[in-house]
Amino acid sequence: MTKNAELAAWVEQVAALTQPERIQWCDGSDAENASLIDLMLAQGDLLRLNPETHPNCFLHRSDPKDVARVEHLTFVCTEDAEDAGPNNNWLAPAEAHAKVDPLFEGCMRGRTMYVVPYLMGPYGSPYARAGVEVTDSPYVVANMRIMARIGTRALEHIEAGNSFVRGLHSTGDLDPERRFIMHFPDELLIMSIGSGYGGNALLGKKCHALRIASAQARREGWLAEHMLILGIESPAGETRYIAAAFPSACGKTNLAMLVPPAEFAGWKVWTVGDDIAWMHLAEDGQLWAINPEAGFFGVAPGTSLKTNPNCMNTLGRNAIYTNVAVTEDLQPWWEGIDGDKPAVLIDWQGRPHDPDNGPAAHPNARFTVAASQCPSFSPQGEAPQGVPISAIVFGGRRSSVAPLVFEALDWSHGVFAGAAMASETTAAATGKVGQVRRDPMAMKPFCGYNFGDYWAHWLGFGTRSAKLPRIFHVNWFRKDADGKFIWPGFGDNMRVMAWILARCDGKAEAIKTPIGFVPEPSDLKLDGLDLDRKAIQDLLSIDPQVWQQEVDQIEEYFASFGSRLPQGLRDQVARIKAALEAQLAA
Ligand code: OXD
Ligand code: MN
Repeated sequence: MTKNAELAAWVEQVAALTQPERIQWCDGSDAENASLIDLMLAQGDLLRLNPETHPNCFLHRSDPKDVARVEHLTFVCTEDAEDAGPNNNWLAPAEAHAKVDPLFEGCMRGRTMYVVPYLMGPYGSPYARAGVEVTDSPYVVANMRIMARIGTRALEHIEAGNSFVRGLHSTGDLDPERRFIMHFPDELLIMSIGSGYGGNALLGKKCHALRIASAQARREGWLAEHMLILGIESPAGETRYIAAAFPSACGKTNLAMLVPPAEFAGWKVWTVGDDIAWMHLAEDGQLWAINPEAGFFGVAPGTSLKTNPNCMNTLGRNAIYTNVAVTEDLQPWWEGIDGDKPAVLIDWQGRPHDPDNGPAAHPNARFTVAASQCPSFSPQGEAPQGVPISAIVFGGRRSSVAPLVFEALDWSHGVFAGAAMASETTAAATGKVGQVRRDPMAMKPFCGYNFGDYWAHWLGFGTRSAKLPRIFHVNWFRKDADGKFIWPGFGDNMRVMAWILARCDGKAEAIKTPIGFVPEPSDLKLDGLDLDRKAIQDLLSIDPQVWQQEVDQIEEYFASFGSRLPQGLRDQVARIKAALEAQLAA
């Protein structure tokens, strides 16, 4: 229960609508968690994994039709369709309520309704924001407990008079026909029904910390972004921070936990966050970032001691796995994990694994685990003021076109580079995998308002401070003529990050091209890397003709934002076109 009248009234109203058998206010305690786990074990919602190898770890197998975010069923509900923009599915709030409210009628009959107060951001941070998720899923409560700061202290924050986002969630009957994820930015309300999957159901994450928060951030002058935050400590002991946006399942968790290669002796990477950054311009003119989350909800397939040792060393205890396969002795298993594939496996749907049924683990199988367990978790990971950002990095998954790295010429050009991002789709959302689509700032699925206004908001920072981070664009995913990735990625991405930081210090060379500053092979520290000169030249090459086509496509995409497209981006298109023409004429 609560002293906050607004919250008490809302919970009462929701209970009248959904008619749960009982209401449980969650305090976030260990005892409460233990009883939820016991309940889910008894109900078969969780399976205890091998306690010797994976203490306090559990497997959840979701409904097979509920395994990813559902972008086509996700709506931003503003009075004016233009405010949601062509980047969102839109419904007028009244229409959205008419569609979704009846689905909640009596949906919790016979179930417990959990009331979960939560805080996004470290306790005591001036940038932290509260929410309350009401859900009928104990799996959601157990995951929220890892991903956010839930319970008594969050409730106290609300009772101290701070505003909160209301999130109503029910798994409903899991029928994809009756599944909706609705956002009402003006009401600070989220309504999600018919899915138990992370991004659809853990409402603090994408729904609150990105869609609702991005709209608040615009109004209030800050940024809520789909970005990891990492710190890089030099051998001299100085740590600089980078925020980097990549679309879902494109390696944010791996980059956030990077282990530098042997050639970078004495360097260390610190993880602040792997998915979301809230960034504020502070009085010192710098952009400071907090990670609003407290845990990682990462993609398991492809994670191994080779690709991400820090992650593997985070995952072995106190973790919830979703839709991974298991070995005979109940250890979690997925494609790309270390070791040989065991002869006997139970697949993600609980069947004996048969390769004819597809991979043993779902390609979007996930782990949920506390950030504080990560060996590289930054000592500043809970700092109330966050960390100062020296560089912002945008990156897509492009098998061609985009070079390994370039630096934007200035802030406005950097905003263009982010806005022009494109990436091949992944299994993190339902729909076709591998299709190139525009994914500006990796926010296509997450920006809670019109991208035209969002880019104007970003451009506006250019006049607010002279100490903004430099902006870069990377592409780890370029392929050769045989379709193989050219760049080794993972730990070797440190070579690119080191160039980025050296550029920030004015200590690294680059050549100026129409699309930005690009290093020459000799500007990157490549010793110890098994990559021939031709490959590295290919990686850094910019084909002006290919880029002319790219800029035409970007221009066409921008045009879909009509009068909301800021002039600053039109100017960038014109400048790059002219520069490419001049280069081709030379
Ligand atoms: C995520 C996503 O879960 O981006 O972080 O899909
Ligand atoms: Mn994400």
